Amino acid sequence: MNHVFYHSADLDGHCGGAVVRYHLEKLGEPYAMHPIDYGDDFRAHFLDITPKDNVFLVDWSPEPEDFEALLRLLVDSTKVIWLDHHERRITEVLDHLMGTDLNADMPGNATSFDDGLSGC
Ligand SMILES: [Mn+2]
Repeated sequence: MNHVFYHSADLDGHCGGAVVRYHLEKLGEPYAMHPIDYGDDFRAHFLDITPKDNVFLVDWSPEPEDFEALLRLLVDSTKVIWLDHHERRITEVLDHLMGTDLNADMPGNATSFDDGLSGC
């Protein structure tokens, strides 16, 4: 299953979520759409996510501690695809993860940041 979390409070979040949904439909991949905003309880969605699911984060980023919890939940997952143009939050999350053992736990994990790309 692919879980698509998209920022519910603005149009670029809705548009970005729709683009991901479009591609998953074209691929015939199962998906669930999750509108989410800052201040919402992200971990409440963890009951819907199994360790082998894929998660898309579109125009929205969890709190650093919640991002770490997501990565630990998805230790067997193929990928977390994180698409957000808000660099400050990305920097906060990456700084937080540097202080964890997640890189040792997940040697296949890779992170790249490309601020030359944008969505809607
Ligand atoms: Mn936005």
